[in-house]
Amino acid sequence: MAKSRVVPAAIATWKTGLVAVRAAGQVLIAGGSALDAVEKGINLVELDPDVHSVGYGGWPNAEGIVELDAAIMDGRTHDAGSVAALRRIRRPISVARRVMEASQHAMLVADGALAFALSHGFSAEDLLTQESMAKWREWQRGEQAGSSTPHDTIGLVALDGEGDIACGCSTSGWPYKPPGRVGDSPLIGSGLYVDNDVGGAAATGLGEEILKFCASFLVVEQMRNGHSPTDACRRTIERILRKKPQTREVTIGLVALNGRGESGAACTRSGFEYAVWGPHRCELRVA
Ligand code: SD4
Repeated sequence: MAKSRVVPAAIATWKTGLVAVRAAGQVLIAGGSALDAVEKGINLVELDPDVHSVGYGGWPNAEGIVELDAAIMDGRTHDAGSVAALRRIRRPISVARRVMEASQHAMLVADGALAFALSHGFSAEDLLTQESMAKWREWQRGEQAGSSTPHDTIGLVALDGEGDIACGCSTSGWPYKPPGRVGDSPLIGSGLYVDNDVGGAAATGLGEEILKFCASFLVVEQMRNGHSPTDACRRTIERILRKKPQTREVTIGLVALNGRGESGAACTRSGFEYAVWGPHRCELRVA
């Protein structure tokens, strides 16, 4: 039986999410799938050298090498694909999608993820820009505190006209991290989670803490229990703060979208910017 049409919607983390939800929205308005919208929206941010936490131009690790984490999840089937510590590939979310659709696995890391990407037609490229290399050199000389750098990891949740929901997350992770460090972003349930019956969520901020709470899973489960996206995000942040009050000093931000197109966000700190798209609006909001 054909499903009735749903009004599409999208939400993404940070100000850079505006570009992403706008691109995702174009896919959705044209009748495209939530999965395509998520991939397209995130690709734009990955390819932008001025976004310093994602893809090309992302923060290098302590050795001056860019290692990327990304994951994508399909709310219809619970299928997911993920890559972590992936070097030299500019569009890790597309590799994650390939892992989901063209492999029997859910997650590939490091050299294995790179070999998989190359064997699926992705080309190996340099991910360091002049700017990110200069910043890394400053950091090496002790002229820059890694923790004071701004965030712009992209987490995006989209609802399409069929009522299907998908989400994705892509990041270069914590600036100057040790090689091999993996945060929340490529971990299903931590950096992202979606279930068509309920909605989806994505996280940004200090991955070491986000992943200990399976934060995106928790947001979706709170929505399943009847909470609005905003309340589900707030309750999850409250849970984290209750157990770890010190996370008030760091940023942990959550965005969520339910199957009715309602969206919300919350953060350990005030001033968390996120982008919301619908057919008649595209705006930056602050939680
Ligand atoms: C991580 N959650 O690797 C990411 C960092 C982030 O904007 O969100 N930066 O821990």
